[in-house]
This record gives sequence, C-alpha cells and structure tokens, in this order.
Amino acid sequence: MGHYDALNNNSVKKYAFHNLNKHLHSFEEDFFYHLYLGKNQNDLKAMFGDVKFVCMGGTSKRMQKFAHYMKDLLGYRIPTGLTLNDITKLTDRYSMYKVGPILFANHGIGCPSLSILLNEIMKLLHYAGCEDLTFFRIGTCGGIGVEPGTVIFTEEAVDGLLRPEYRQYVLGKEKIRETQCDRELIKELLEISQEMKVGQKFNVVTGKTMCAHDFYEGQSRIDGVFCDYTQEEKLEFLKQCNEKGVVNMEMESLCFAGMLNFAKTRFGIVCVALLNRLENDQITVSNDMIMEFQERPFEIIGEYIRRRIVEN
Ligand code: DUR
Repeated sequence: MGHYDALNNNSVKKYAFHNLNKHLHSFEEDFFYHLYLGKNQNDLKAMFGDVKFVCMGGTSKRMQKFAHYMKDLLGYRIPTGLTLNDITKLTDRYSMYKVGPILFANHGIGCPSLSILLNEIMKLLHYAGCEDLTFFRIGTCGGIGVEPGTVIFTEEAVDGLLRPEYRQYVLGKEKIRETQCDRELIKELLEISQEMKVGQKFNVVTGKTMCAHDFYEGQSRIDGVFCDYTQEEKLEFLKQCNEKGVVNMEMESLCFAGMLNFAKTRFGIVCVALLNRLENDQITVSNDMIMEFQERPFEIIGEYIRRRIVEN
C-alpha cells in the first residue's frame, strides 16, 4: 500500500490518483509553469474542487467548442455576447476551460506534450482535493480499414512494435506502464451510442490503437521528408497491424493510458478517423467535413457525462 493509500484508507476506491509522488506533500510551493497556475498563487480548491470530468484533445479550438457544447447540453447560461474564459490565458502553451464539474484542456501533439499537461493537471486536481475523476481523450486519428468519420474507442494502446506498454527513461532505466483501457467504460459508451442511434450517422468501432511518436515515417506514411520503403511494403505492414486488431493510429494514447492506468484513474480514449490509411496518407477531406467529424465524439462522451451529472 502506498503512502497516500494509507492516509486514505476509508476512501481508497474514490481516491483521485494512486502512486503519487511522495515528495508532493512536502512542497510549500508548486508552480505549474505550463499552465501559469500555482498551489499558492491560486485557490485551487475553490477553482477546481468540484471537478469530476477532464476532457482533453489536441487543439484548443476543439476543446473550447466542446466546452460550449457541454454548457448548452447541460443548460448552463452565460450572458449574451460573452464567451467561456480560458483559465490558462497567461500562457499560450495550453488552453483550459471549465463548465460546472467538467474541465477541458488541449494537450497539443504527441506524448511529451500530453505528459506535461497530465503532470500539471493531475497535481492541480490532487491539491484541489478532487475525488472520483474520469478522464477522456477526444482526438483525431488515421483509421486502418475503417471509413473516414468512424468513431473509434481504444481498447488498448500499443507502440510501434505492437507492445501495450508506455515507456519512460527514468534515471537511466526503462520504466514501463500498462496501457489497457477500461472495458466497462467502453461498454457503457457503446450502449449510449446504440441508444442514441449514432449508427444512423456514423460507424462506431473498438480496437487497438497504435501510438506513434511521429506523423510521417512513424505512421508508415509515404509522403514524409524521408521514406525508404515502397507503397506495397507500407500496405503490407498496415494490413498486418489490422489483422492483429489495430484499427487506428495517433500520437497520444500510450501516454494517456500509461499515466492514468498507473494512477488507477478511470479514463477513455475516443478518436475520429480523418482518413482510411489503407486508401491514402494525405488528409484531403474538406475543412467543413473535418469540423463535422471532430464533433462526433462530443455526442457520445457528452451524453455519458450528462447522465452521470444528472444521476448525482
Ligand atoms: N492524427 C495522427 N495521424 C493521423 C490523423 C490524426 O496522428 O493520420 C492525430 C494525432 C496527432 C495529430 O495529435 O492528430 C496529428 O495531426
């Protein structure tokens, strides 16, 4: 049993994060440089103490859009002409919005960018005394063998060698964290998708997600600045991945799953496919179409969150 579990014996299950850094409680000051917020600079309990859901995605505009979507879905009003405030506007690394018990933040591209945000948001929510949190990554991806616009729930994130492991190098040693996702949560999200009949508008599938540390060679694209393989070799590899259950590729799922699994915190990863990688590499769908695709996960995750809020 870790240090913090022992302190929280009666509420072990609800406790927001496990395996926390045991140095944290000894810091008088902790400044979250990339958010420009701090333990002493801000009243974190007052600002974030009621947070139950954290929604993350790559771009700040998409997360702002989702925040407005949730505000409308929950029937919250803000004065006409005003907009939701970016809580981290003192820095332009990340944007953050809050609507009732839901926090929204954009994580940028790739595991390193996401890892910094998760470190700072998880510490912030820990200091704020939050309990019983659910995290979502709502992203875009390249689909493998699925139609563009398909919504994909990740069952397990895998690396470029198909290992379900998030690797970090710490003090010269390799640390490995598991990347399986919460099957119960996926089941609930699939049930909601069925009840909402989203299938009349788009496909919803589940499978393994390959997380790359690059958009081009790292995702077997032919159109990067370097490429020493043929189109046939690329297709052969993608088909092999697909046969082993991989349905999409993106750049954040390993870190998201690895960190939140280690913290024993509930999380889900849902991405919309912008293209089918068995057909092409370049993203050529119109901007309007991309905007429409990107909002598809909003409907399912939004309804899940709405129900959980209403039930309480
Ligand atoms: N993404 C990919 N590959 C794709 C489409 C989308 O990695 O083919 C995701 C992950 C990353 C960003 O954050 O979008 C790159 O455009």
